[in-house]
Amino acid sequence: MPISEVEKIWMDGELVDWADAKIHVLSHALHYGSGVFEGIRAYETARGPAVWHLDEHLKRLYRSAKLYHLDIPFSADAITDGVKELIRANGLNACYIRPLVIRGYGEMGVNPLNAPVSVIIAVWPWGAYLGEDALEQGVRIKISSWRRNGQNSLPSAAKATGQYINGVLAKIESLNAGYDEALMLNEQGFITDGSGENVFIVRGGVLVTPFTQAGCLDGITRSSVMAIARDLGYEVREENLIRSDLYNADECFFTGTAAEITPIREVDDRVVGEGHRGPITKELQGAFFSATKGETERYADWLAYVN
Ligand code: PPE
Repeated sequence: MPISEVEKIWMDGELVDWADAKIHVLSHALHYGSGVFEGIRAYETARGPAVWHLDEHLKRLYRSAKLYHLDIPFSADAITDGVKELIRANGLNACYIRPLVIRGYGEMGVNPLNAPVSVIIAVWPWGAYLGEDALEQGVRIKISSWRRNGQNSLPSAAKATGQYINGVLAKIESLNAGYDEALMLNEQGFITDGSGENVFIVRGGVLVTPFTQAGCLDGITRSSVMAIARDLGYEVREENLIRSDLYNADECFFTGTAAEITPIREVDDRVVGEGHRGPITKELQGAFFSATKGETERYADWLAYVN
């Protein structure tokens, strides 16, 4: 998906022109994947742009950094201000937000401890992650032949740049086979997550999603959807899921910042439920998008207003 460029990028506290936001080719993170990042969205509301769960995303950024002994040289308050300043500077009403912390240029070799750390924030308009029709029509997915990295290889609690090369293998495989997205199993054969989304099934009116211990990212959209579903009166469970749980589900959907709530209509060429967006998925999307627009009092504190 080509990036829609905007004017400014925040680099270590300065707003620089999009075209000038560069790093050295010998930056540690480029060679060894030693960066951590976040993906956040700002939504248009009646009171101007508002950032969805900004605090939660920044907390996860610091947790990711801690796992890799990476000291972020800015406070969460400074990054919060940077995000808001950048959205204002680019005159955006809604956008995707990508904070990135990298080990930079200094020394080569796996040891990262002497590399300087840089913080970058970029924002750009980003539409539906899995295609314009996906939110309504749903996507076709494939269980990948690539397993999700185990918890004692790369901790899924960290959103580290290098860890995404696992998802890259799965994503390419699924696209080459004619699917929209991949879903990975862990080494025990339980469902984890997609290359950039958590997964839920609906079975007999109950929502089920894998435990984070299965090896999926502790998704913030996942938590929001679990809370919204419970508030709507649904039972929500965390369980180990196997592939046939998906084939036989009444409904199935992805959650993610980029993917929002995307229905899954086929898994490994098995039609899920009615083969289109199910009624509970639709209800959850409605509640989710109202909340992102600032229309739901109950979730008012999930939004951080830019102005
Ligand atoms: N699992 C993975 C592997 C993942 O990357 C994401 C987010 C999720 C689950 C959902 O987490 P959350 O966004 O907190 O609900 N993927 C980000 C990056 C996607 C990309 O292609 O880049 C995102 O959605 O921003």
